Amino acid sequence: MPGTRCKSGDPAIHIAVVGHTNTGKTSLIRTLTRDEGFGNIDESAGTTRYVEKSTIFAGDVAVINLFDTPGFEDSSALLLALEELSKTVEARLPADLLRAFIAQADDFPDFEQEIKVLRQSINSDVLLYIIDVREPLLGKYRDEVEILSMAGKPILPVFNFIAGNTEALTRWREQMTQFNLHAALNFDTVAFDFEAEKRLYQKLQSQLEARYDELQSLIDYRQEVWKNLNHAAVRRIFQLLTEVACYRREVAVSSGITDADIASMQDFVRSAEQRALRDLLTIFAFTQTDVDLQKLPVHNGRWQLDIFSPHMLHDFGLSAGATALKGAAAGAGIDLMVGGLSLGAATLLGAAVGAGWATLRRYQQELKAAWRGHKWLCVDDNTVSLLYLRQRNLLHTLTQRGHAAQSKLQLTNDVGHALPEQWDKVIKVLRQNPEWQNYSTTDAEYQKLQNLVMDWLLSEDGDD
Ligand SMILES: Nc1nc2c(ncn2[C@@H]2O[C@H](COP(=O)(O)OP(=O)(O)OP(=O)(O)O)[C@@H](O)[C@H]2O)c(=O)[nH]1
Ligand SMILES: [Mg+2]
Repeated sequence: MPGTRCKSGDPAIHIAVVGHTNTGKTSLIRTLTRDEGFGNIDESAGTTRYVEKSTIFAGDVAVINLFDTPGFEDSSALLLALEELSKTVEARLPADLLRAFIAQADDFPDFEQEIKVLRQSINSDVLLYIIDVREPLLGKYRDEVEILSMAGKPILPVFNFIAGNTEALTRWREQMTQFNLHAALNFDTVAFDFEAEKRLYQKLQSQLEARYDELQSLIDYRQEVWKNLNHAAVRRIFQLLTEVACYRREVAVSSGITDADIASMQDFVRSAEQRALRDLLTIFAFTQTDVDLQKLPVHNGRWQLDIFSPHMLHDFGLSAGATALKGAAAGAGIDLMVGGLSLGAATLLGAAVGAGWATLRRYQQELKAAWRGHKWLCVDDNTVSLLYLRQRNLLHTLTQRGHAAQSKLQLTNDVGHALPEQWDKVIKVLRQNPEWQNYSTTDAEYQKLQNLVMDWLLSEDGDD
């Protein structure tokens, strides 16, 4: 179904993002377009001074043009001015009155900002009316709605700042219904939540029936992109786990493990986790503002809590009761192993004439080390488990799958701490294959393991 065309011939759907000042209009556009460079955002009122356009594409097709507008300040005075004007001009439709008002803009310098909003509203297909639900229900909002409805365009109220404000949200919803605005939307603008985004497009479909198919193609496209982002993220987490679980440092048994050995291993883990954190934030286009607003315990691109801090085990519930970790020394930081075998077993294996070539080849490195009187220093199970849990929680925060996260705003509490049932096997297999550390392997066993862990991470409840 071909869409209607606006006067300029631009086939995209024109949406004016309007509302009281400081309600999150510019933030919403940034979130929807993933463009952190768009406009200016500030906690003070009156930040946006000009109408600015941003486009949402499905592939290379421009589907929506979003127009950011300055916020309304004194809508009651504006309504009075319009009422005054209506006494002197002939206006067949309310929109004609707005046009007359715009045409006389010079006479109304106090409404310079509002006139920009009115002009854009008349030239758009639909208005997104952004509401900060924390605001008390005052007459000025009734006036805003009345003025905006004069443009004769569908209005879709979007409730912002909803996290932790359920009662206020209910009151605002009721209020909008009284204004005859029945379709409305909850949208915490800072949260990159595909489901909320999808609901927005679906509501637009019901408001703009003639544009249904274009909006559907956008929904389908965004769905695919979202799936790919999630896959990229969980693959990245698995890479981190591989990197760390496969880490080995050969140490001479005679000199023992030095503090320098341990420090070097710890630095390796920290920097691997930091790179993964950076990549995940990039994948979901999380800016420093988003990090702050979501209260992620991240500072300067690093976790505030060090992975080797004893608090980590406690915070992630690993100190006791986690079945996969029974018998492991909490916070030990390292253990010694030879490809999952004890040193003695590996030496025996080397000596056993009956051991097959494949087995010998597999443990070549370990055997050589054993014969040289060396051991491997690895990262212990607890640390690998902590990495998994922390990344899994991060993923859920970034994708907003756990909506509880918005009210609790605590990274470590929003999803369970339980490790998947097969978790210890995953660590064991990774450890036995140090050659996977460069994770470019096409090895079938690696792929299988990767798919398993990716499925865990992508599963809804996050703990199995
Ligand atoms: N916590 C929280 N803060 C938000 C949210 N949306 C916006 N903000 C913050 O609210 C403030 C105002 O956001 P803007 O996007 O500049 O609001 P605006 O409606 O464009 O403001 P004007 O252009 O001045 O009318 C900023 O400090 C944002 O970071 C939200 O969903 N949650
Ligand atoms: Mg703004």
